[in-house]
Amino acid sequence: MKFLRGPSDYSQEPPRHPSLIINSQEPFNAEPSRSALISSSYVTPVDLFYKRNHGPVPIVDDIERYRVSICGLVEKSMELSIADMKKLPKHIVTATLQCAGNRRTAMSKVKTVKGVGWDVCAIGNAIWGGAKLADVLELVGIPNLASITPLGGKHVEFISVDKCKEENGGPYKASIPLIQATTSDSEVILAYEMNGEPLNRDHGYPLRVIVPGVIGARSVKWLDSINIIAEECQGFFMQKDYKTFPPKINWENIDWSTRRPQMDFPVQSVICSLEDVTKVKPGKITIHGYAVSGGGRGIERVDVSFDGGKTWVEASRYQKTEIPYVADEKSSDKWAWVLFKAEDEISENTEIVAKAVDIAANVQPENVEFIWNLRGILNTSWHRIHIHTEHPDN
Ligand SMILES: Nc1nc2c(c(=O)[nH]1)N[C@H]1C(S)=C(S)[C@@H](COP(=O)(O)O)O[C@H]1N2
Ligand SMILES: [Mo]
Repeated sequence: MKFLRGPSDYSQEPPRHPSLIINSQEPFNAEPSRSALISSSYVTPVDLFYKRNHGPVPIVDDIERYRVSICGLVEKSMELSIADMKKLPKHIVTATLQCAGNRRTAMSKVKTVKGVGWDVCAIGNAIWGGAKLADVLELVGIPNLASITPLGGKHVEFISVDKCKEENGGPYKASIPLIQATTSDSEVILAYEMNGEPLNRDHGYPLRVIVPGVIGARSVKWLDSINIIAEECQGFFMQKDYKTFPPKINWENIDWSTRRPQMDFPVQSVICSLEDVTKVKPGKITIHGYAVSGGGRGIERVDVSFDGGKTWVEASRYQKTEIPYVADEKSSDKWAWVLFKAEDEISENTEIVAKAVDIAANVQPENVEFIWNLRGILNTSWHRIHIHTEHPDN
């Protein structure tokens, strides 16, 4: 008995902010409105942060007696309490979490996809505090830079307690390669804090994994155990979900084993200050949005077009208000989004478009049609807003 358990129904869900847009009630999946996300600014408040659950939210019966176990292909297994976690140096990382299904609704308009319909706000940026996974692994005898344990462990599996239907009532789980946790610049953490407060129930209380730069699915919430294993996790969400396939693959001919689990997310940008379609009076318009890339790649540039992609202006970018963003690790938050702003005059109906470029010069694809995949993940196509101008009667 580890004092963290997954209930089998939804009668004990936590309270939630009334303004969230609910895409599914059970399990609870919700995102903030575009305007709430962008006006809440660089750090997303916890209550507005998107919530992506696959089962009922777990319950901690006794936090004093909660333990996370570290076991598998290690010489000495261990059980650690939250107090033990707090004895390790606290590592703080500002990281953007993005669901692989962000912007799925737009992809489903090309051709049906399977999955929760998200608009553009299944993303949030938070300041996570916790123990470095590398420090925890050292306690069980896995040194920094290890890519394999003496017993042959090569992957770190994170196992929760929530009961997911995709796992036939079993818990949510995922894994990352061991080297991703032990490498010298790893910022994979076991977080007990979000924005300076203890995690709340929706976001993984009492302990969750944060794998910066990687699709949200690998940041396992409500952590029960860490298992060192030889092969990557065989769970549903690693093997039969969150993979991309070529466009000709459908539910009849799919062979999941042919593809790797998706890890890093690609470069993304979204205009949040406008709904699609927006009606405006002719004149000056200022737009705001976010841009982010996976794998710790910063944002080099955000291009914005106010004429449907014929001409482009470069948006101004910032992480700290009034301080222009520079895509280098020392002066910026490497794992976090940047916010951007651009303005122009509008005189007629048009399309406003955003596309970002990351420091590896990766760019967003122009059209969603060409990146369609049957699970509807990673829609990172140019973000477009249709503008209808309303001319005053004269
Ligand atoms: N245990 C557990 N961890 C989980 C999930 C889950 O359903 N159960 N959902 C994953 C997915 S798909 C995403 S996008 C993120 C969402 O984290 P958030 O709800 O804190 O925004 O958590 C991930 N970790
Ligand atoms: Mo997700």
